[in-house]
Order: sequence, then structure tokens, then C-alpha cells
Amino acid sequence: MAARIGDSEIEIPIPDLRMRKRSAPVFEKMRERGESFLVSVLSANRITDVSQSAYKALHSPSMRTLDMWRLKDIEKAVDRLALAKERGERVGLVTDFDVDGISSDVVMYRALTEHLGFDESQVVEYVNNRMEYGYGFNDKVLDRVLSTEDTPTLLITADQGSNDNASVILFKEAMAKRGIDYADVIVTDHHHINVGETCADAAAFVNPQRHDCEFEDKTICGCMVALLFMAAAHRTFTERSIIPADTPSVQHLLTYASLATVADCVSLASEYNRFVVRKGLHDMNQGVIPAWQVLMENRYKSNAALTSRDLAFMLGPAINADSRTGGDGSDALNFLKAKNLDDARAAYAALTKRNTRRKDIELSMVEVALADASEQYYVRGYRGISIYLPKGSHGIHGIVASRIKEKFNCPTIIFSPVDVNEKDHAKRELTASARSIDGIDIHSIMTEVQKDMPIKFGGHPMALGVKKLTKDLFPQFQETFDKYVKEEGVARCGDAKGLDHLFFPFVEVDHLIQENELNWLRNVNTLGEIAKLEPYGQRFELPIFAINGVFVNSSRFGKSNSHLNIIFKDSMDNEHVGVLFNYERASFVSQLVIGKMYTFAFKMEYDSYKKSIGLQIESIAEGMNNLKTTR
Ligand SMILES: [Mn+2]
Repeated sequence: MAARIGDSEIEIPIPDLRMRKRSAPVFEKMRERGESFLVSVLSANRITDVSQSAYKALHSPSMRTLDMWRLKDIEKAVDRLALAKERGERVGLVTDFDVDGISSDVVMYRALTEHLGFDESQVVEYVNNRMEYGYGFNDKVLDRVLSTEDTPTLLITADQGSNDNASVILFKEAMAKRGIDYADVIVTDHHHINVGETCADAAAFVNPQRHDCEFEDKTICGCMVALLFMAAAHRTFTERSIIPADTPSVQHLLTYASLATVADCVSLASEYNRFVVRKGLHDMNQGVIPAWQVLMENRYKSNAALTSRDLAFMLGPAINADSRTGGDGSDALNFLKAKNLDDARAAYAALTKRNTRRKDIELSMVEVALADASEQYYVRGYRGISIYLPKGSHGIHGIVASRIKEKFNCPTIIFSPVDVNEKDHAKRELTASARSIDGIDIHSIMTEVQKDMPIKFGGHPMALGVKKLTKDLFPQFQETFDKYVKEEGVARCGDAKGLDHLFFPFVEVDHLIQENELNWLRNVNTLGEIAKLEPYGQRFELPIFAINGVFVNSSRFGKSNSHLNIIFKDSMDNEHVGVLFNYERASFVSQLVIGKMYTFAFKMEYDSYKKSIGLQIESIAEGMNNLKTTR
């Protein structure tokens, strides 16, 4: 079915509606515990563990059992920081360019200067420049650090550094040549550690992913690792009287960690992550920090509290737009660190402007990429989609890969030239971002591709970056990538017959609303029930419901009429209005015929104008009860 993106009509599959897998034991147990039918369904669709502790993690997450000292090397890190304080050393914060990295910088900067007794002039911030340096504590970042006047003698990384021991060694050597034999690096991170990497030359290596780390939760974000380090330092510094015993705790900085937890897409099925987001949102809604006040002014629902949605879909992308559009992170830092409302508002305006630019570039890239992807999917039969965008920006191609992946549910990789301004030639160097789908490990696919052709890559099973492919090899790359994606798919399904189901887009539905449950839609308490399981997000998705109905009519609304009200009647003849934003991009709209039966899938949310439940259409499938099973 066709969708309209920008100026073109593009063939895109209409997603299946599939029932979420439900754990019968969890459902039974929830009912036994006295939970409502709805809460029991949503729980059983999201967890498989019937234990009391899993129940607690879901409904009343806490950090009471959290012991930060279980993080391997955290004492070493604190001791080295205490030494830096004693000696009056300069400290450099070396962080990633995304929300997690930027938040880590803010947490450490504020903890060091407001709690741990460091002077502002002692702390130097090095947020990576995405477009110029790329990811990691790499050569370029090291050059930048070493060229700083009065170079810091202690570096602390956050959200990066686990695989960069080479830079640690180079830093210490360079400083030794300058006569400083005590320069050190503390690595804090939460990313995957490559086999054989130990950061042996760092003064401390704090990462819950370490195999010898006994910290219970491997899924916390980088900012949370940085915050735990600062909390441990606060504890030790007061115990040793390095700072006054009544120095306020760093707990108020947790709000930054909740932003990072939501934006970094770590699992919201984890108890600590659920706690951090709940507590952080609670504190943000008090609006103490100017940045959160400005966020309140701009929030999605002007008369409701901030939710994880505001962080995930509004603030997160706005902060990321800084580095994606070539910025050095200063707009983002100025916003998060703003000491008064005026500064925070000005910085937010700058971020918003960058975000608008990001959206424009993204849309033009998506338009070209979708047409190409459609041809690969339908004509060439590819299930591993690789696209080269000669005019693409590598600050944005990761988002474009996500958009294409969502539309086709195929692993997708988007290439752009390293240097857009370079004249085109066969050996032109390309760089790429890849995104995968659940259950398909793109990291192991690239390991296979690398055996056949010269590329470099790094990342996770779900997302990674590729370097060093030259343009003349791109057609070969396309075929190779598709071949190994299909092989991985066959391995997953057991045979080739499953591939059509595996590589097809779908929307997961929690529950098909029955005739005797139609009153749910008229009772705002339903939203209260759904809210009991907040926060929703990555790995703990916002509930989607389905209902059988007859399509009545539709009407456009909004700026340039880009949104659609979809009117339908349920089996009791009640009329409903579902809202669909940017309807031209949805492939399922063109199939709608007045008077015909459909299965409508939607999210529910509070409509503050009508003071009732509003429906946000997620997808529509032809016919009644058109719900497939998740295999
Ligand atoms: Mn991170």
C-alpha cells in the first residue's frame, strides 16, 4: 500500500496486528494478588516472572537494595578522585555526545563543583563532537585534551571508554613526557566490552558490564554509573572529612539520570531503571531545576504532569539535535546547567531550532531512503536493506535507519560519505549506521560480512556503526549483507518459510476489547489503571488496544491538514474518533472504505479538551478480529 513521503508515493507494507504473548502464570498470579483484569493483562504481556520481587519491581520499584559499592573498581575511582582533590589537580570530563553522555557531564560537573569541593576552574568539559570526532575516547579526543592549556591530570570518561585503553596509555605517556608521572584516567561506562579488553591502564574501570562486576543490574545507563560514582565519592569525602559532614547529598542530580535512562533506550523492565524514571519524573514535576521548569512550559500535555513521553519524544531528540546538526554540545549543556529561567529558555530555543533543522534534513533523507528501500524489498526481494545516500548527513543517518527499519521490519543500514563535500569517486569512503529488529543479531551478521569484504564496525546486536567501506564496493556489500541477514533469519525461524512473517512490520496489541468491555473507553479510570504500571518505554511499551468497528468517515485537521480524525462505530453503534498524526506517511489509510469492517489498533490517552479518553490510532487492519499471533 502506498504512503506519501514528501513529494513521492511509496509502496510500504501495511503492518500486521499481532497479539502480544501473554504469560498465563503471571496473569493468574496477578489476579490472585487482587489486581484488576486490565492490570493483570498488561503485566502478563510484559513480564514472565511470577516471583514477589518481580511484582515489586513492577509496581513499587525502589533502590533500597542498591549497593553502589558492588560496582567493581568504584573504591579505586573514589580514592583517585580524593587524591586529585588533595593535590588540587585539574579534572577533565570526557563524555559521549548523546543525551546519556551530556547528562553524565552535567551530573559530574555539578557534583564536583557544588558538592565535592572542586573549584569551577578545576573542571574541564570535553563532550565529543559527533561530526568531527565520532564516538569514544579516540585519537581526536585525546589530541583535543592534550592541546588544552594546563591539561587536566585526571580524566574521567562517562558513557564511553571501555574499549579505548590505547588512548589511556597514550595520554599517560604524553603527560609523562611533560614531566607529569601521575596523570590518570578513570573510565566509567555501561557499553559492551570487547573480548579481551580490560582497560588495564586506567586507574579504575567502572562498568557494570564487566564480567567480574557484581552489581546486579547490567542495564543501567552511563549517566547512572557516573551518578553512583559521585554518590560514592560524596560518602567517602564526608567520612574522611575532605568536605564538611553536612554537605548535601547528590541525590537531586538523579533527575538527569532519569532523562538519560529514558533517552538512552535502556530497558524499563529493570527495577532500578523504573525507580530512577519514576523518582526523577516526580522531582522534575516539582520544577526545582530551571531546565525542568522550561520543560514543563513546553510539555506535551500543558495541564498534566511530565511523563517519560516528554523525555523520550521531546527533550531527548532536542538534545541529540545539538550533535546531529554539527554542534559541540554547548547548547545542550547550557540548557541542562542553566542557573536561571531566562538562560534555560534561551538555550531551549536554540535546541528547538536545531531540532527543527534535524527534522528537515531527516525528512529529505527518509524520502529518498524509503523509495530505495521499497524497491529493494519488493523488486529485489532483499530482507537486509542497505542504502547509500550521497547527500546524506552522518549525524542523522542512524535515525533514518530506524525509520526504514520500522516501516519494513528488516535490518537496515544507511551509508553516507564521510565527507559530503568531497568530489565523487570510486574510492570515496563511506560511513554508516545500522539498526536491527528483535531477535536478529546484526553484530554477528557484520562479523560474517567482514570475512568477505573490508569494513570496520562496532556496536551492539541491535545497533552499530560501520566504517571504511569504499563506494565501489557498495553493490557487493548490499548482496553480502542481504545474504547473511537471510541466513540469520533462517537460523532463527528454523526454515525459510518463516522469513515472510519475520521480516514483516507489525503492531503488537495488548488486548482486543470485547463488547462487554466497551465501557472502558468511556471511563477515565481506565487510564488510571494503565498508569499503575508506569513508566512505559523501551522493553516495556505503552499499551495498545484493538477494537472491531465500521469505518464511518474521516476529516483532516491541523497545520496544512496533515492530521486525520478517523471516525468509526463499534458493535454497539457507539461512535469513536481516533486521531492519526501525519496520516500521509501511514500505509494503512489508503485501504479505508466507508461502511467496511476493520480492526482498529490504538493507544489511549487523556483528552484534556473533551475531558475524556482520546484514541491515538496506531494501525488499522482489514476485517473483524484481524489479529495474528506472535510466533
Ligand atoms: Mn549510553
